[in-house]
Amino acid sequence: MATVLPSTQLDFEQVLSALRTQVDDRLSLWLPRCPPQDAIGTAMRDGTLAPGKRIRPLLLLLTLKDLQPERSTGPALDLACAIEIVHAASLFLDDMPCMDNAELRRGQPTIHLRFGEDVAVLGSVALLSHAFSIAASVEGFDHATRNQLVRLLAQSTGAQGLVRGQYHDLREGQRNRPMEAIAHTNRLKTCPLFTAAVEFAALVADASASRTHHLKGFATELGMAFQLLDDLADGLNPQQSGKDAGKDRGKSTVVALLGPEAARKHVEQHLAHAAQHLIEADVGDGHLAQLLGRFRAWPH
Ligand code: GRG
Repeated sequence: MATVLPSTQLDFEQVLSALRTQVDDRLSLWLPRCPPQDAIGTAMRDGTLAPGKRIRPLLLLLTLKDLQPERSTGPALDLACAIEIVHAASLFLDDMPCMDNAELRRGQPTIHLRFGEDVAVLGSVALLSHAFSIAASVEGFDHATRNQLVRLLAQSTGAQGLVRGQYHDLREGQRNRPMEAIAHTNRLKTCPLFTAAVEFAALVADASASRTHHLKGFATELGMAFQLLDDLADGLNPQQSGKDAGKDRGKSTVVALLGPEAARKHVEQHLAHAAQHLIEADVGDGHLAQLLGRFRAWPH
């Protein structure tokens, strides 16, 4: 039976759906359109446009709506695309045999299975380069702001960000680890693009240092909750998740260490801390708060 949603929630669903469409349309403009024999271009386009949640671009756009409700999405949409393209690049690599060795992503065979490992690596590098080029040339900002945007994206992606998180996950995920070590890995591998998204919005909206600090705190807590929910979804069947089931078997995750009930409690704690940061940032009842509400009901 279909769930009947209260009207404010229904409105928010419409906002999310409209923003997702804007992101996908804009992404489609940025990604190469090429004949099927151009495997790199085809992989870049298909892998990025494949149906994902678009949570990182949504975070950027919803943050901007909370900070500057009157502002049009315009250039921010390009920044949102840059972040989603970096995310897609990371998924190409994450799925490879030397990493998670996945067969299914977003309901489709993984990029290396479809196009070969060479194309997965090269396509990922090309996506990354493309994302930096988009951030560097985004219209409507001065040079100093663009430099900051590019620096933020580089920091969240590089050796202190996603790359380090992935390395921790690969090297330490197979050993028994205490809770803090697992949380440290999760913070490194999942939170950087969440915090980059809200920091991009804060920069564009010229938010105060204190507001930016709390928005980043919010994004970190949300990222932590998101990763735990991703781990909890490992048992779902591939038709629901679009990914291989049981990939985390033998891996030291919070779910494996504490069990699903306790992991759920940690999700609730992270969401409560995230809500507190929104209050401190003076956006306690805006779009980001509604997004939090949706996380509480995850996976719907
Ligand atoms: C090339 C940028 C780059 C990084 C290299 C491979 C790698 C280092 C990092 C991977 C980090 C990673 C996969 C973290 C997991 C984060 C996560 C929960 C991914 C799933 O994201 P969703 O659920 O996926 O948002 P959809 O498909 O909905 O977009």
